[in-house]
Amino acid sequence: MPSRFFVTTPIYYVNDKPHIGHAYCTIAADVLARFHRMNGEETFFLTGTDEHGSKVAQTAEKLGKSPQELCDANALFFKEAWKNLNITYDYFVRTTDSRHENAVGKLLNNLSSANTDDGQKVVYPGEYTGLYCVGCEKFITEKDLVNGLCPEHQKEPERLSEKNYFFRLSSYLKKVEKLILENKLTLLPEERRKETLGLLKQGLDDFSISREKVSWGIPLPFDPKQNAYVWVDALPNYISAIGYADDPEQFKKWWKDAYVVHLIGKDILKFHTIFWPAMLLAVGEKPPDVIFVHGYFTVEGQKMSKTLKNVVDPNFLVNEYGPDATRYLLLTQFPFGQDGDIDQRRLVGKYNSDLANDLGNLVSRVIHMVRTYCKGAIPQPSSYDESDEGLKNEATSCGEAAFGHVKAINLNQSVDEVLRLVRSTNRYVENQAPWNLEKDGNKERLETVLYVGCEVLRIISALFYPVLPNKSLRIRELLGLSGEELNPSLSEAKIWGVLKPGTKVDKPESLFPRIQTRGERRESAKPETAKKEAAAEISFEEFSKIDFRVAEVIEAQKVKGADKLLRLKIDLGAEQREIVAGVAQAYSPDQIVGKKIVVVTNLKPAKIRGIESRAMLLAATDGEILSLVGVDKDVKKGSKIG
Ligand code: ME8
Repeated sequence: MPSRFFVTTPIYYVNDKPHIGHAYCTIAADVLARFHRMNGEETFFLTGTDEHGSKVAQTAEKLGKSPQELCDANALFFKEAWKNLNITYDYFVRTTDSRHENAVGKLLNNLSSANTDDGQKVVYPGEYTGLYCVGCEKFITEKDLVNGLCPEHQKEPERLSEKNYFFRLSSYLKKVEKLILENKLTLLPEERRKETLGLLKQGLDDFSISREKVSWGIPLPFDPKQNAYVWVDALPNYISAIGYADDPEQFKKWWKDAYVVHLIGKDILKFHTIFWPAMLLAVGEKPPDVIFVHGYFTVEGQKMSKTLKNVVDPNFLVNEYGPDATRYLLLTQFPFGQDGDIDQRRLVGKYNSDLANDLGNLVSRVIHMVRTYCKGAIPQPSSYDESDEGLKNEATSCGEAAFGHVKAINLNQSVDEVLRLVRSTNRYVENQAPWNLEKDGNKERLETVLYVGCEVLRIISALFYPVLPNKSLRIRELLGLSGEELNPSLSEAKIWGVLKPGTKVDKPESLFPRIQTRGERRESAKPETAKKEAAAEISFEEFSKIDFRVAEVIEAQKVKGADKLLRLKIDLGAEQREIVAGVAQAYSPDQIVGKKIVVVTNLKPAKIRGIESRAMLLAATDGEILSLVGVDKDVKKGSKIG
């Protein structure tokens, strides 16, 4: 792989504002770009907007604007959204820029003067007749229609017949196939490679590269009455932006001498995996190195569409979760490359589990302990024991594994590697229990454990940086890094002992404040005390005072006059107790008897309806469903939970 990395997103249609589908691909590209930069590679990240075509012209007309005014306004919305999401593109290409228009002109000229291997003109005039859907910006076939309508736009397509120019795609199908088979053009994931090879086998017709009837477009240099067909205008953005027409040096640098990766959604596969490489071959240019085709998601089970009014604006998520968490959540809902679904409840669940609980708590715990036990400075480690060495090895090898997945564009697996390290570190802190080391006056061990904790946090902050750039930098500041040291690198993530003992740490805030679920919100809207309970953080020491035990329900009966309460007899192994629990609407006495449940045994007894309740059972509820907390193996009654 050359050490120059060029990554692109599709250029998005500008007839509307950006939605989270656009954000999804752009965030993925940004993560790739940031990772490769961290690896020391010279990197160029390109995105932009696709601004020509009848749809833009029609929308502009409806709004009483000129097409250019509409493009200018909407391109700004894309730039704004990318700014809010911390997207570090190097160039924003707009197909109405004269630079791009010149490059398309050059490519069209080159195509029209080129011949195929058997001496035929690559571009030739012909008559095109077809069904054209203005919404899709493309001719569609009879078999694509549902009840005579374009399934995408629920509109009857127009029958268009016109003289235009064709690209002799048929002469390049075998060559494109060869590129793919020889992996000179890598198509990922594998199923998209197979899909493309299938299309090539079926055979594809030559496609028309111009339109007479589309007025908002780039005129063909050799026949200005015709405008370039949208795809012939859009695809060359990948080279117009790097100087195809006006900067041969840059073009060589970023196309010929770079590792070129296009990220696209599955909707535009054929244009990218077949049309684009064929056009490049026809003018003697190399194809991109990789085309990665990501999946499409639905929103709460439904296709995102204007008619369903469920198109989600990325800024909405940024307001809800912040930029870093939005990036994280969109990327981790389902594997990159597969289809999936975005669901508000799952977003909140993942936010709370991965970011608030796992990462956020780890950071605040470790830094808090350094502040209280080590006078607020990175401690001096002494000799390492097996557990320290184990975590150190896991941490210093995590970068290699995470970047390995990034190179294969397995973004979820890369995130999972780092999250695994976060969880191992939480376990390490739990097992080492620095609060006990402090209590026992074991200073040497305490300082070693906290040094190990801080070093692993530094590595985590580097490896999470591509996905969580702001919060990772904040973690680095908390650890006392400053200036140049704040910039993470992959090589730094692979070494140990970067933090200097004695460096002051900063005061931590909650990096990812917990978000209340709908059920919790409903609950906390009730009594004031509940709100306080939900907000209060407790220390591990406080937590460890609570005695959780496994108990078996041996008897159950309804409490007269209280339709929510059950009176239960529970067996704790060493003793039996009576408790009253508000679970009668979710469990009948029959259903609950025999269940192994989790109870808190050291709460002060409470009198409920005249019955003394001598423990409290645990149950989960989202406000609608109530489920008892249990154990999933047959542990003995009375077992302690911790
Ligand atoms: O097709 N799920 O632009 P476009 C995931 N201008 N990703 C989605 C998505 C969804 N539901 N909806 C859209 C065009 N995307 C052309 C491209 S490139 C030379 C020209 C993403 O505005 C996905 O990456 O329709 C898809 O390929 C892209 O947005 C299409 O954006």
